Amino acid sequence: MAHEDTFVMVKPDGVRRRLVGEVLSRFEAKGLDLHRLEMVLPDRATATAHYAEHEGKPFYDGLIDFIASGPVVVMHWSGESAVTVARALVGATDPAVALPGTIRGDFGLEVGENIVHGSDSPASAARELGLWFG
Ligand code: ABT
Ligand code: MG
Repeated sequence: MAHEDTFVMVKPDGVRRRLVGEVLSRFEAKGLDLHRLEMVLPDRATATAHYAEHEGKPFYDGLIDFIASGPVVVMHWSGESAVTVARALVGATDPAVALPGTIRGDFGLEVGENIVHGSDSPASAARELGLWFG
């Protein structure tokens, strides 16, 4: 058990669907601490850096187009096991199979538009917090 920092982003579909408050309230209710929050229109350099691990995969170009398609809300949260806890609140990558009670399970249906991102490890969190918050 360890205190961790993590990076969370409401993706363009989540913003368009007015789910920012829903996402925020779930993280707050869980007991994590919010440190920074900002709405930004991602440029392509930031989008490609964020998803660099997926470069070359068949869904990569569409993924970059999607992330840069409108404003996102980026957040820095912390707390006990915050990386794992945030991923649990977000749910499985494919919203069609994400469990009810998770954000993706309750609000999504398409893997290409899955509402919210959470860092997948403390190392990813440090990289992504640096990328989006400088
Ligand atoms: P992210 O939080 O966006 O990183 O998603 P997660 O970590 O749950 O899953 P990964 B594998 O990192 O997916 C990244 C984005 O790519 C989309 N995707 C993924 C597809 O469209 N098709 C696929 O076959 C896979 C594996 C889902 C994620 N983003 N969106 N939107
Ligand atoms: Mg991921």
